[in-house]
Amino acid sequence: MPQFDFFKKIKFLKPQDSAPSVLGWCFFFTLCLIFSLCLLDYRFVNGLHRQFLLITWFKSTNASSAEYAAKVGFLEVGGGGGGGGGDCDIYRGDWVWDESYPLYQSQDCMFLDEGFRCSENGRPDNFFTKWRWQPKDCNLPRFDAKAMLEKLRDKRLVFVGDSIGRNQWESLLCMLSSAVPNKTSIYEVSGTPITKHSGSLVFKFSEYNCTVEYYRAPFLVLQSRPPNGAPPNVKMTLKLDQMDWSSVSWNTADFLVFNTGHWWNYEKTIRGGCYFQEGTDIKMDMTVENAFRRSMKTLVDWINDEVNLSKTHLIFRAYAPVHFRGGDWRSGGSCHLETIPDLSAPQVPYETYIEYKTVVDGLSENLRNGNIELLNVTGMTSHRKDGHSSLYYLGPSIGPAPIHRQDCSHWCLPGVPDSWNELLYAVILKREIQKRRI
Ligand SMILES: *[C@@H]1O[C@H](CO)[C@@H](O)[C@H](O)[C@H]1NC(C)=O
Ligand SMILES: *[C@@H]1O[C@H](CO)[C@@H](O)[C@H](O)[C@H]1NC(C)=O
Ligand SMILES: *[C@@H]1O[C@H](CO)[C@@H](O)[C@H](O)[C@H]1NC(C)=O
Ligand SMILES: *[C@@H]1O[C@H](CO)[C@@H](O)[C@H](O)[C@H]1NC(C)=O
Ligand SMILES: CC(=O)N[C@H]1CO[C@H](CO)[C@@H](O)[C@@H]1O
Repeated sequence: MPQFDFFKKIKFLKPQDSAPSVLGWCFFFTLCLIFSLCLLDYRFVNGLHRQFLLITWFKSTNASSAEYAAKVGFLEVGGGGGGGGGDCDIYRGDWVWDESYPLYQSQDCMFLDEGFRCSENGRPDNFFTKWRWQPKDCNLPRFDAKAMLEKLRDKRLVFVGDSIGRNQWESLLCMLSSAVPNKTSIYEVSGTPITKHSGSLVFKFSEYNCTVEYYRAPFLVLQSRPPNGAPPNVKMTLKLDQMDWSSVSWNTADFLVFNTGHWWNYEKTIRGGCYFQEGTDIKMDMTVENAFRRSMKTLVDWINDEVNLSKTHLIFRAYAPVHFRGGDWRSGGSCHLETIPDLSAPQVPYETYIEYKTVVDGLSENLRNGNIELLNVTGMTSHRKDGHSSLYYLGPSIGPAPIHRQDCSHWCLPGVPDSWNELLYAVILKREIQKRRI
């Protein structure tokens, strides 16, 4: 690569929106060093992998604009999104650097938990905000907040699931509110502030008479007190044959976006005294995996019995991989100092993510017949080890968390969940087009 090209790229690398900090400059310096080392001698550097990453990165960076122009739009004729033929799989593609991103700044969005405001909490680089998801065979429609709000006029869009679902919901609030000049026209209907409130929150965009809602139901099925006479170590049960009590509030939504997975593990269930229940029986020996499967059947039955599919567009957002290296969140697992996606890594096999597989297996019939649409983000998200809150989830007054308390499951905003919402936008538009053609 010619010298001046290299310097052009380097300009890019400077975090322009955040104040330069020691870490940022260290990273910048390391990049320069690695790059000059590989210009001198390939074999000199041990971190061949790292080099490869950078080179892939530069290439894809440059290729993106020309390739973009050559691709058909997802919603256009031949794009696969309902506009007459085509079979573009929008979940197959690459992350490409795009200077026009992010779609909003966290400082401008009042609908964000402190925990997601990484830049404001001291994260030195802003690289993680600059990646756009580029499908291999088509282009996604550019997110248009006004157009989406028009689609939502007089309607309800509901997210149900765990805090990663909340992560995505807040991202969408920011994306949508960027098109509304009068921010006081957007409010929580019961006046609850967004900060760390854990139940449900309903935000109304009054100029569009629409609500964008979040219900916390990390298992989707009902968690409650154990029945009388339960063994003393049973502190709670998950009623695998009943949906969460809040389901009566969302079965009539116009758009319903589910997610689950992060709580279906031993740590968050049996270890804490939460066992599984069917009917009046507590299943002391049931594994978490079997319980998870059983809950999917409950979801399917509930859809058949309680949801009007000609009204409600059902979407299941697939599992979002975590990126703890060398431990989990309690034992020093780490993603701190990850600043570049794993662009070169092969796709992680799906079977690795039991959370993905359980949902896709459990819903297979409904995915086939189109009653539920899978927002298939697992693969694309597996590359984004750089996008997590890591140490920057505590708020500006506290500053970075201790190094052994990293958050490698939630996502900084703006960031990765914005891309899920761009996909959500695309599938909502697709459905509109298909409806019009029938
Ligand atoms: C607002 O939307 C709701 C549906 O969510 C609808 O029932 C109601 O009639 C709408 N109000 C107005 C003023 O259009
Ligand atoms: C902004 O919205 C609020 C609430 O809907 C309304 O009371 C106020 O008049 C609006 N302000 C402007 C400048 O339109
Ligand atoms: C289902 O929704 C459609 C479209 O909104 C409506 O026309 C129909 O009456 C609904 N069916 C039932 C059983 O409520
Ligand atoms: C989800 O996408 C991956 C590629 O990223 C693909 O292998 C898998 O088959 C897709 N799953 C479904 C159910 O479409
Ligand atoms: C160095 C290099 O390959 N530059 C190319 C980057 O992409 C543009 C088109 O978008 C080409 O014109 C450049 O030659």
